[in-house]
Amino acid sequence: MVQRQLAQGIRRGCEALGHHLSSTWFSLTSTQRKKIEKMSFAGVLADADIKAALAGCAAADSFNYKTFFKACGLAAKSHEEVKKAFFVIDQDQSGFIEEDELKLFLQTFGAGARELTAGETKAFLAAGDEDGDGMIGVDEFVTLVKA
Ligand SMILES: [Ca+2]
Repeated sequence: MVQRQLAQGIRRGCEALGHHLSSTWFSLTSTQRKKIEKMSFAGVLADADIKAALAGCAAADSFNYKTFFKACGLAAKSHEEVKKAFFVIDQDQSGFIEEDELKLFLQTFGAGARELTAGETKAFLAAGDEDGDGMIGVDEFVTLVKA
């Protein structure tokens, strides 16, 4: 009984939150919306390079971060530009790229791209997570891209 009430309460809370979020979104001006939608690599990286980089790892378990960062052109960018890229991948703007964001890494480059496999995500995280906190911080990301 208590469990059922709890479940209902949680569901109501989620519905209210969802409503709040969507009404927040719709109360934004079109300029504000555009700004949020523009959180992508457009203007930082060339579309052709992004396409080539994504095509190079289209098959599951073929992702290699070094190859990818070189192919998409990010490895050759300035520290400032690499930092900008970090905040696109850090979708919730927490200041860290967590494992779930890392899994969706390719999709921040192209909406139709695949998710990284569990193995790829773990290997990617291990390569970047120097201090072992289970997430990639901005400095760790710059080091990884420039490696
Ligand atoms: Ca994050």
